[in-house]
Order: sequence, then C-alpha cells, then structure tokens
Amino acid sequence: MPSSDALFARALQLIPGGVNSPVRAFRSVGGAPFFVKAARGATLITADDRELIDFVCTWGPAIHGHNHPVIKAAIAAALENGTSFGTPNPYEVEMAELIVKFVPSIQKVRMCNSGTEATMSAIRLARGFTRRDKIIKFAGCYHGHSDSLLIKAGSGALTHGHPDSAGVPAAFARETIVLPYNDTAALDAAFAANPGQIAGVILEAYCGNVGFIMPDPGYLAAVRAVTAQYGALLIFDEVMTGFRIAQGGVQEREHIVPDLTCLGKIIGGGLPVGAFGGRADIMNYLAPLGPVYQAGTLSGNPLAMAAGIAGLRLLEALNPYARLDALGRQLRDAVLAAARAKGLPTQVPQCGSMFSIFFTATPVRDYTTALTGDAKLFARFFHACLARGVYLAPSAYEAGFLSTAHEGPAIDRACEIMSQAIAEL
Ligand code: KE4
Repeated sequence: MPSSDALFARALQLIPGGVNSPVRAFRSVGGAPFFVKAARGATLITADDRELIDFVCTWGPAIHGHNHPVIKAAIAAALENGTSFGTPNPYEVEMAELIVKFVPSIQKVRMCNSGTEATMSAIRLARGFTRRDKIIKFAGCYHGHSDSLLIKAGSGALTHGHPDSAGVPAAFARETIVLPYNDTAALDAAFAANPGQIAGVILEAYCGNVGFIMPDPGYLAAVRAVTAQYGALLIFDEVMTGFRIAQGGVQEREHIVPDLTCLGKIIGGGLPVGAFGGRADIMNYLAPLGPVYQAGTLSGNPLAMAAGIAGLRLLEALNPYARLDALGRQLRDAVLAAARAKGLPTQVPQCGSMFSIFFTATPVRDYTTALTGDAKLFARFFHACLARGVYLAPSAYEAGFLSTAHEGPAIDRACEIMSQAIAEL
C-alpha cells in the first residue's frame, strides 16, 4: 500500500487540491492529509498503518461506528440482487415508512443522493409552492454547495475563506437574504422589509458547520412563528442532526414542526444519500404530481437504502441517545478541565454526540462570535491530537461527532490525549 504522502502526490496531479471535498485538504490546519485504507468502530486505519480515534465519523453518518457488522451485512445481502435498478424498489418504501415514522412532520418524502440535493430541492419546492423568490439563510450555516445557498456559508466555504463562492451569479445571490443566527430582531426586520417575497427560511436548527452552535432559548419558536405569520415555509436542514441529536432530530428535541425537513448522512448508513420531506400539500407540488421538477438517476439506490434502513432500525433498537450524550459530556468535561488547568479560555458546546472546541473567552452563539475563536491555536491543537492518535475535523469551523463505538477504551484514551494536547499548547 503506497504511503499517504505518495498517494497525495499522485492525487495532486489529477484531483484539484488532491481531494474530492475541500475540507479534507487540511489547508486551514496545515500539513498534508493522511489517506485511510480501512475503518472499523471508532478507528481509522491509515495508508501508513496508523490507527486513529476518529471524531469526524465520515462527517456524521457513522453514528454506529465504522463498518458496523449489521450495516455491512445489510449491504452484502442487497448486493446479491444487484446495485441499481432505475425503477422503484422495496427498499425505498421501507425507508420512506421509517422516516415518516421517526419524523412526524414529514408526511411525504423524496430520496436523493446528497444533502446538497436535498436542500437545493427543498428551496426550489418552497419557491414553487409559494410562488415567491427570496429565501433567508443564516451566516455560517452550510447547506451544501448549490448556488442559492453558497452565500455566507459555513463548513469548507468558511474554512477556506470563501463563504461567498465565486461562480454564483449576482442575480442568484440577490434572492438570498443572509441574517445572523440567534437574532430574532433581524429576522422580523427582514420579513417586514420584504413583504410577500420570502418563500422560505432554511436553517440548521443546531449549527454544525461553523463549529457547533445551539439556538438561544425561544429562538426556534420565534423563527417558526414569523414564518407562519408571513406565509413563508420553515425548512429545517437536519442533514447533520437528523437521527443524531435525537431519533426525530432537533425538531423532536425542540418540539418545533417545520414545513420541510432535509436529511442525509445517517439515513444512508455511509452510502451516498439525501432526502427531503414535509407537509403532503407541499410535497405534492413535486413532479410527477406537480410543477416543481426534481429527479435523480440513483435516488433510492437499493444499497444505500438497505444500509440506511439497517442503521435506522439499529437506532430504534438501541436508542443510544443518552449513552451518546454521556460520551459527549465526558469529552467536554475533560477538555474544559485541561483548559482551565492551562488557563486557556475555551468553549466546548456539546449536545448528545455533537460538539466543537473554540479557543475563545467569548460565548459562541453565531458566526461573528465563532470567528473570535483562535483558529491558529486550533490548528496546533489539531496536530497535537493527531500526533497522539486522535483525529478531529481539520477545521475550527466544523462539528465533532461521537458514535456508540467510542464507548469504553476509545473515549477514555481520547480524553487523555486531548488533555495532553491542551497541556502542550
Ligand atoms: P452533502 O451534499 O455533503 O451530502 O450535504 C451537504 C450538507 C447539507 N446540510 C448540512 C447541515 C451539512 O452539514 C452538509 C454537509 N456537511 C459537510 C460537513 N460540514 C460535509 C463534509 C464535506 O463537505 O466534505
């Protein structure tokens, strides 16, 4: 097996930046990315035969850990019958029934192949249903890379300093209003200034692409109220939080009923997937029933559906959310204790199996306060952890993820390593 360095040198010749997704490139933390040849449980095995405790979890999907035997067996069984049919298949129906069961606000759902497709399609559907053009998103929220949403975006866009991507026509950008998260006055003002023009508001109800940021008490209820008041659709982007924060996502934990919800990641069990769904009267605007077109060659792919169904049924059987929150609190407490001992101002927002680490004394509640975090210090912390065998997201503006496979030795070892890394800063 060629080394990571040899593989990266070859990749750089043929793949822009040597990666198929920018945030993997380590550009904001420095150094060259390692290549992974295998993953199991909480562990990545690199091309250099290093074993790393993984807190990226392939950016969220691996809530049961990598290569879980139940999911692996489900994929193998489906594979016996072929990889893709291009026709309706039984798996799609079972997936739709599971999603509707776990997320009651979703009366009808359409499968697609990525979170980007899900949010892009939900925006088009909101515009088609309301016959309005403007949408509202929030600074630092990332909803994938469709043109209307790559404005003041988080995740890799923010990581690499391009929150407003080149290539997005000004005419598109003008239809996207970007507001500060956790600011109800700004939201009220935007609606008052654009009466009858706003098709929808899309948000990460818990933000995972500007670090991890939770809403102020009452904020989500206020967003729900103002969208209902003005006839705009409320779109929860739960691509990351769906089935992770709770079985029914943030909307279950916060008791909010959005009009549309976007899903991805966990529902594909590690295979390519996305989904969007919500009120039936809205979803019925989709082709072939209605005038809003959306399609996909591999939508509802039997392997991805089989993997996702196995993962969702495992969540239903295990109900691991309290255990995942205990793991998250153990990590948070260890990092905060080490930071206090060091006299290092640090925030570790955490809910369930999602967390992030900001080196700042300022409580982080939106894009602006997230930027007060010391990104250079984070880069040093990232490498100090990596050198000791812990892999965090290679960006100060991502969320960390835990899985049930982190229970026991992995979380204990990781807390030791992260504490040592902070002491070394
Ligand atoms: P994908 O198109 O990457 O499947 O999903 C886009 C997306 C939509 N909505 C939310 C809330 C998301 O977090 C994402 C994608 N998340 C990033 C990680 N921050 C994916 C990792 C990457 O871009 O490489």
